[in-house]
Amino acid sequence: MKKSKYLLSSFVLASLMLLSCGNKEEKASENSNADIPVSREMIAELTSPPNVPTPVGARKAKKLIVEMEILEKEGEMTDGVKYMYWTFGGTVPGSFIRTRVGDEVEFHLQNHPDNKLPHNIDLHAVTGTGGGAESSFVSPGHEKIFSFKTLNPGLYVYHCATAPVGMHIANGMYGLILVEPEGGLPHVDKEYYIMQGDFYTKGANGERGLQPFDMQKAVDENADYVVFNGKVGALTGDNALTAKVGETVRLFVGNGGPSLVSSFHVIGEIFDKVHIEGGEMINENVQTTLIPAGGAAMIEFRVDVPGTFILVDHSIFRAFNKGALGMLKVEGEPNKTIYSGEISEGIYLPEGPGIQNMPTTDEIVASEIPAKSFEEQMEFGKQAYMQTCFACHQAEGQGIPNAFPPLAKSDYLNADVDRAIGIVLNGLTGEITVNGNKYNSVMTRQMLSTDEVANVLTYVYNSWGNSKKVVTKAMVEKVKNN
Ligand code: HEC
Ligand SMILES: [Cu+2]
Repeated sequence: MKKSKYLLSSFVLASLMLLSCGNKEEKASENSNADIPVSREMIAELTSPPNVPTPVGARKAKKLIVEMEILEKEGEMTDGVKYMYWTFGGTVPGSFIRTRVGDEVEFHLQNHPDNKLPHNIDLHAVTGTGGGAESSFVSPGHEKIFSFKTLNPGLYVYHCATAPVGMHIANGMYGLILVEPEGGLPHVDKEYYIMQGDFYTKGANGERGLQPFDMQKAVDENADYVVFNGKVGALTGDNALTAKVGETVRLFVGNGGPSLVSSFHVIGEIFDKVHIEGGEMINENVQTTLIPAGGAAMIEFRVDVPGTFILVDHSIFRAFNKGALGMLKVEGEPNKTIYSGEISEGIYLPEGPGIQNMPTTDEIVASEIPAKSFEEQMEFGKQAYMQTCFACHQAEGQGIPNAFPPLAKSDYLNADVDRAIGIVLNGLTGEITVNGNKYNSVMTRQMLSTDEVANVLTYVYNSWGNSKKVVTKAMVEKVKNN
């Protein structure tokens, strides 16, 4: 009975395909998981790393409410070094979200009123423009709600995608969302959540105090810290992951980047199974698995012998000098057949920054040809504007309410040229009033040459109803040397 029905439907399908080529293409791209019905509503359990929520098991697809709050908060990168983290849910990486295929996720993204900046979220598990980013742009004190259906099982990264995107990610705005297949993933005894990230600070590795983000080092991909779970030592000593001999362990490992690729390895353990790139394909007996920036992997192994197993990025200076080192402590009876070496502790300890000599690249490369006329200044200035300022101040200089002040007809801009030059050279924080509206946010220092600053400001002053001033290289140099 079932078989004849199947034959009949394939016959109908085949004839439809023959009838229309256009129809055939539509059929090929359809995802049947879009038709999974949802029963009832459920609030998603969110967890902080290294913990993960309860497995979905056999539960049916549901309307799943995710409540996620963005918090900008100071934390400790390593002993004596503070950092202003931007977080999803108060931790780096952000709260773990666990769904199953066919869930209808209703995502509530809240931006805490004490935060300084607008944010949004791009979830790689979303099928839709921007992965949700376009629907979730939210100012401090506000909430945005959007919804999506999980079509593809796998382990996915989510991250903030607000300009400057690299900076938001570099400050810790990433996490993982798991979409389990129908019936759930196979049972294991222990599951943990780990995410690698690279950090860029004004001071060198280990330099004390509150360290601001360094845009130039980030652009150069010259990381001061490469860490698991947001800080040096998040998974060592008392914070180590644990398991007992004989248990099976599943690691959900992601890489937030923003830039570096992770060569994830556990010293003294072989991965029995790796869901490559977080997808369906399983590789077996793996020593080191590559986790791209903005990617993830599911790693499974059974622990057979006791000891402390060290988790590293096998780009090994990162592990011993920049922080990418964690521990899995396994307790239980030794098994002499599998391993019987002399056990001595303290082989693999972080070496710290002592032997590092990090190049500091403070000079800005000025390779371009200087503008020879007003027209050229306008042309080059527009190019620089579209590359650098556009993301925040927008195409027509109109800005974004409550977040980025306008440059079009800006009384603040037009009142003082030297001040405007200073802002582009050095950045700006603290409360200002532009055209009667208050802004209290951060404009990072823009990495432009003296010529570029002159051109971009000439372009801004001669656009959108501003005061038509011309800014020369000499004027910029004067402000720079004051
Ligand atoms: C990362 C987003 C961002 C980028 C990129 C950016 N700005 Fe800003 N800008 C801001 C913010 C935020 C403020 C307000 C800072 C405050 O509240 O103290 C601001 C303020 C200003 C102001 C003073 C206020 C006004 O509206 O007149 C000027 C002038 C300005 N920016 C020019 C520029 C120029 C020119 C560029 C490109 C070279 C640029 N900005 C790039 C975010 C940005
Ligand atoms: Cu953000």
